[in-house]
Amino acid sequence: MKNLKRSWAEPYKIKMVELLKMTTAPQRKKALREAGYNTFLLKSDDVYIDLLTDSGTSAMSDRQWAGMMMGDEAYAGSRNFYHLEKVVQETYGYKYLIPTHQGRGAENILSKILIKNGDIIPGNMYFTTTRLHQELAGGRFEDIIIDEAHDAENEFPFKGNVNLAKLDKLIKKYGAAKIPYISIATSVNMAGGQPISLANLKELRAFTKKHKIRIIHDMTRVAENAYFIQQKEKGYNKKSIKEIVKEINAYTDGCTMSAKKDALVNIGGFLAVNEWDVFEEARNMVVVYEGLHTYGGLAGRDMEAMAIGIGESVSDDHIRARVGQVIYLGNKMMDYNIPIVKPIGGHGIFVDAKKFLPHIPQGNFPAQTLAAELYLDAGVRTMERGIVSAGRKANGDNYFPKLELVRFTIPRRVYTQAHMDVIAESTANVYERRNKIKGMKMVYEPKYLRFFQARFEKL
Ligand code: PLI
Repeated sequence: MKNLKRSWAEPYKIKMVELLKMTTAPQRKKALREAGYNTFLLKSDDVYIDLLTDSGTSAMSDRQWAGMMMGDEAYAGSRNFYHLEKVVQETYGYKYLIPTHQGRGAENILSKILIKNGDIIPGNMYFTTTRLHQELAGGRFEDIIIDEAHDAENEFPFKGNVNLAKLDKLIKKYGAAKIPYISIATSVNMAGGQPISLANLKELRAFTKKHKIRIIHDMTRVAENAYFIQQKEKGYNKKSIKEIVKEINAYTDGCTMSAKKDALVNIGGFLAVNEWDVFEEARNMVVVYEGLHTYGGLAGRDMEAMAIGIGESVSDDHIRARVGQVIYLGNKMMDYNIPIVKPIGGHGIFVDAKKFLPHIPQGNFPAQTLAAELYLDAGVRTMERGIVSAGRKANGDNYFPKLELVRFTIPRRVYTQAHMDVIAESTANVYERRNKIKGMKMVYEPKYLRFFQARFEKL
């Protein structure tokens, strides 16, 4: 075993614990059958280690909990809003803040303001809710991420980068006036949590300035992206996460944020922009969809927890331990020869199910099967990101996506190194008996977003 040494540890200690139910193999077998072999349909009480998502699943600090006791639950002008506003301005550098209940609330408002019917929104790979709001506002998403991002084996360190030639082609084809903004995510989720480099972002800024096109930043996992810049990009290893986050944002014109990830809260989000006109319109619209502009669907205590969480999220010690834990798990998986997406990203490990179960045709759902088998082995819950998630085309045919993955998403500050060991050991157990694993057939298929509620049977 190599690469397992950690010369650092978590910058916190544990004051309160949440007890977990330990299940037996027969109990898990029953629970899985009742859930139609779909991990989304399992009851959380039947799960030992829950890696379904890193969204809203963070452990808050004692300071955040103390802050919640200081919630000012006024309908208008809550002091917690002004605290949050100050923190967002100082930490992220954007001028104007509109709080929302979570990320997609901000995406809805921003898309409605900036996108007109027939517009094109280029971006570095889609995200489900972001693209849907762009489409609902009358726009069409166009992928301009570099080709390396679509290749699980390619080890390029900044697979979140944009290919400027792809963007140039779109501008030539449709004209800059049809492109209200470029949608840039840091730590690109669907690519495996892959970062964009500052060099690429700087180039993109220069290019878009020439064409007078905005850059809107999906800032959901910006601190994790900043960590990869600090570790891997030339000239940044002496800069703090705080400085890098500020620099990333300085090359963009506004952001949408799901604070349920990086910012260490269980609920919350916001929209932040530098243009007064866009802010004014957003401030009008937020009262329609979310709530008054000084709470945006959140309680005062939620805004306070977020303000404190943002401060904690950009600490170098925090982010080194956070991404360090993900890398620890990834290295351990690789030591067991388990095929994973490389390089290891910021928020989870993505296992390549096509390589793990090569004898199962994609039509028999290798990633869904693997997620089910992982749960059976030790009660670890993961998520399918393959043919089931991809759904069907307009003509009814299944998409057969190149990537057939199982996502092991790591909640922040929740699990220990021993939990990571159990996850890797359990995955290795399943890997050892992989030749005996059979695929599945779908016996119930919902019309929309089938991965949430589909049911399966073993072949
Ligand atoms: O879940 P929301 O509405 O707070 O945020 C939506 C959202 C926007 N952008 C990105 C990059 C996300 O990852 C995201 C939500 N992600 C979820 C729920 C996940 O499990 O990855």
